[in-house]
Amino acid sequence: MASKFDRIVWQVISEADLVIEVLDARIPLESRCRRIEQVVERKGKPLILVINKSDLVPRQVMEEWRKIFSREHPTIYISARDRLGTRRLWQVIKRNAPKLPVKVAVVGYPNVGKSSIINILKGRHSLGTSPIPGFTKHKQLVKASRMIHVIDTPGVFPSPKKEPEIAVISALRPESLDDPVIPALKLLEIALRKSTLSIEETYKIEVDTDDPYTILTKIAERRGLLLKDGKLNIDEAARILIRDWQSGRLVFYFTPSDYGLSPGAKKEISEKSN
Ligand SMILES: Nc1nc2c(ncn2[C@@H]2O[C@H](COP(=O)(O)OP(=O)(O)OP(=O)(O)O)[C@@H](O)[C@H]2O)c(=O)[nH]1
Ligand SMILES: [Mg+2]
Repeated sequence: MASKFDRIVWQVISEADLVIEVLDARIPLESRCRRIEQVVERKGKPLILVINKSDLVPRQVMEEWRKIFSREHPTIYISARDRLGTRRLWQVIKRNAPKLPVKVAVVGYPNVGKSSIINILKGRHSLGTSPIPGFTKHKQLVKASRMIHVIDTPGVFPSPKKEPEIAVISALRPESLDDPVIPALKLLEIALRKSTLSIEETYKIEVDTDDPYTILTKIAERRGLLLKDGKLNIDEAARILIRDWQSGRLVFYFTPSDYGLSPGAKKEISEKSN
């Protein structure tokens, strides 16, 4: 059954002349939402991929991802936070607009920076943004300029069983989770696949184990997170971890070579992504 968010996405894409899908620079492949892309394709609308939060990832890695994604769709990387790539964003929209003025739909998972991107197009802040996923609740039309009208949308919530776990974790609201420990352990597991460094540096702990639960315990100890009965508050450590990933305080990122992809080779990314 289609969720409320799927229905909004369907409606918004039908209305738009051009669609921007926003990806998270740390996990560009996992933050691609095939459900959205299928709708865009079925509706025959041009799709642009905008990789946001590029301030969290080395430029060289961004260039590699851009080359790889560009084989499928026009792709740029930007940092809405640092307002880097604004000109590229204007250009790619204008170049791919089937008509002017153009109505652009900005879609993607929660928390990838959709509202922030629209704010940089507008040149001043007007839309609410938030580190808490699920902030934008309704679609809204914003006039960025005479030529570009943009529709902001609520993030499409991933379906937990079908989509990459990291995308699901990125979309969770740690405040409202009954059990934040399971996704936090998963997040640690994914972080450890890359290296222990990001965990060690962010939490000032020594990671001499590959057991995620032990690491969570160390974070709780280091932060002095205690329950009333004096036991360690593991739930709170888990919430902190998820929140830090979402806010970009905890950074680890994936490169094309992590998936066996290279900007030169012709390997299809569709084989690799969800
Ligand atoms: N580091 C970094 N953080 C960013 C960037 N763009 C947005 N953020 C942060 O990411 C969080 C989410 O940004 P929003 O613009 O609210 O994201 P959204 O996609 O509209 O989120 P929903 O409305 O919840 O779907 C906020 O805390 C922003 O400050 C960026 O380029 N770099
Ligand atoms: Mg938003």
